[in-house]
Amino acid sequence: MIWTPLNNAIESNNSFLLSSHLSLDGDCVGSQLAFLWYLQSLGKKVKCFCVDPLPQKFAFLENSGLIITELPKEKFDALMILDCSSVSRLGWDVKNAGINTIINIDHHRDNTNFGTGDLNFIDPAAAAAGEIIFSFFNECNIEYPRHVAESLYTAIMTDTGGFRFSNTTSKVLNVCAKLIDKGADCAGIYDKVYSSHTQQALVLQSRIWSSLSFHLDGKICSMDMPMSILKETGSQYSDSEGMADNTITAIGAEVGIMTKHTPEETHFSLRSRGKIDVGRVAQKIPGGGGHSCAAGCTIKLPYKEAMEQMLAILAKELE
Ligand SMILES: [Mn+2]
Repeated sequence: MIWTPLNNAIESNNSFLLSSHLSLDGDCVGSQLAFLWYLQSLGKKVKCFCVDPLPQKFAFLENSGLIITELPKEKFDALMILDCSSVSRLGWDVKNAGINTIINIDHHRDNTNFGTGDLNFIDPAAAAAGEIIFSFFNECNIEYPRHVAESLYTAIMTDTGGFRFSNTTSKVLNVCAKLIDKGADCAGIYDKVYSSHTQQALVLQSRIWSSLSFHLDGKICSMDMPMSILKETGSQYSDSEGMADNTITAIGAEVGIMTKHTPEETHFSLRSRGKIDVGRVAQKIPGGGGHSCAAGCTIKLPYKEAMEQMLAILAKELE
């Protein structure tokens, strides 16, 4: 990657607003915190803004409390969008920020290159936006402290599903080895992200498990979460994160479906074992997209009708 345009943009601007996609994940959080640290270390004014709140499991990351959920009133010179394939995935209207310079750093292959001029730093081969940031720091000889290594490690660990997905390349593991050398506590981070649930979260997950069903000769496995059970169980939306990955653990299942629905619309998280490109499946629905093994879309129909539509699409894919 040629970093000159990024370095120039950083040098020529004094204030930065950082943002990332809706229902933020470990990569969104870790990538923002890494750049928050870097830009602040250069004396820049920086704020991080995301529509959805920080999932509690990432609260251990240094400065995670600085990610705010309300668009700051002040003006910024540049908007840096990390780990986000299109401006529509931000969940807020960039026009509201009145910023002319947009820096786009991402690894989604369906990224729309919404950055200004040459400010698109897209590497679909990277497992996480955090891996791209690691390369930036590494190739530009930027030294960073332990807490930044932990942010980047968290970004890569979560986007590889805890180093289980096929995007876990030898390069990814080499990058993570270097982050551990910089002080990232791999067992501690794993414990905080994957093994620290509230009681309410576990009750919610048990309710989601009980919705388990199989379709199309067991080639599809699905779980469902009506949004109303969050209130019933006293849990948070982010407590359901990661449940989608369980839908692809059944022997014989090619595609896993995790739905979250209101009476009006149904959101699909799709997972694939590799044979079916669920990114392409999600793209058949307006606004949908993602990676070949993990993607998402929303059908503006109640659960039953939306599922019928999705199963019809998948039945064709499986032919
Ligand atoms: Mn990502």
